[in-house]
Amino acid sequence: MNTALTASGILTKRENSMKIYEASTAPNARRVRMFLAEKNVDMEYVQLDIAAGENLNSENRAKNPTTKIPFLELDDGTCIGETLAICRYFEETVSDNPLMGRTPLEKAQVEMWQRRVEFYFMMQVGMCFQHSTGYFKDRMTPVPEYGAVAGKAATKYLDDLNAQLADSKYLVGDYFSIADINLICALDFARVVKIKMSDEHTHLLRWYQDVSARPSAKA
Ligand SMILES: N[C@@H](CCC(=O)N[C@@H](CS)C(=O)NCC(=O)O)C(=O)O
Repeated sequence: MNTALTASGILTKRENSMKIYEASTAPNARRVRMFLAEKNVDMEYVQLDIAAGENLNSENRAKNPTTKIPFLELDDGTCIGETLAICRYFEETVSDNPLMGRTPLEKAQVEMWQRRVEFYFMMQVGMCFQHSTGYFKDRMTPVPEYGAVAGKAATKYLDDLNAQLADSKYLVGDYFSIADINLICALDFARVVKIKMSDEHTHLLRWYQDVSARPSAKA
């Protein structure tokens, strides 16, 4: 079904709908799909072959100068890049199931954990992937030593995440949020570079089982 949002956040059927350009295996793309699944937003997804560099062509570069996916194209042609900015757009336009906090305190806590997961875990996993596999060597210079350092930093941060989840159902208390979405997408992708939870991460493992069972995790 083609749908679009009205200013009040009501989903309506439209001839031309907004689209998200993405790649089904990319972790940032999954963050957005999972976020929209939690909010029951139906979306048209356009697949770009990032290994072949389709995201780098002039048409896509004109829409999104960073060339990174995912990016959102609205009905009027406006494009929004950056995973978090896309999620913010839907958080503001679709009132159902807020995922970025409901009170000033919760919003700050969600942002704190979202940023920690992004900077101290997901980014390190990404650098480990890019620098140790050479997957994007046609567009960057891999430095394997840097990849190894980043991988170690990501693995070490699993201990901090485990500690946070010792007394907390989700990263922010009992409130399932975008921070949890970010973490599960990063953790699943981390397996590609063999970064995994250990048996000692009992709280993180419990959290992982719980979040993996959500229907949105299949997005
Ligand atoms: N800061 C961006 C990062 C996006 C990003 O790194 N996307 C990766 C896929 S997960 C990508 O586009 N890789 C293709 C490339 O680097 O050419 C965001 O949050 O959306």
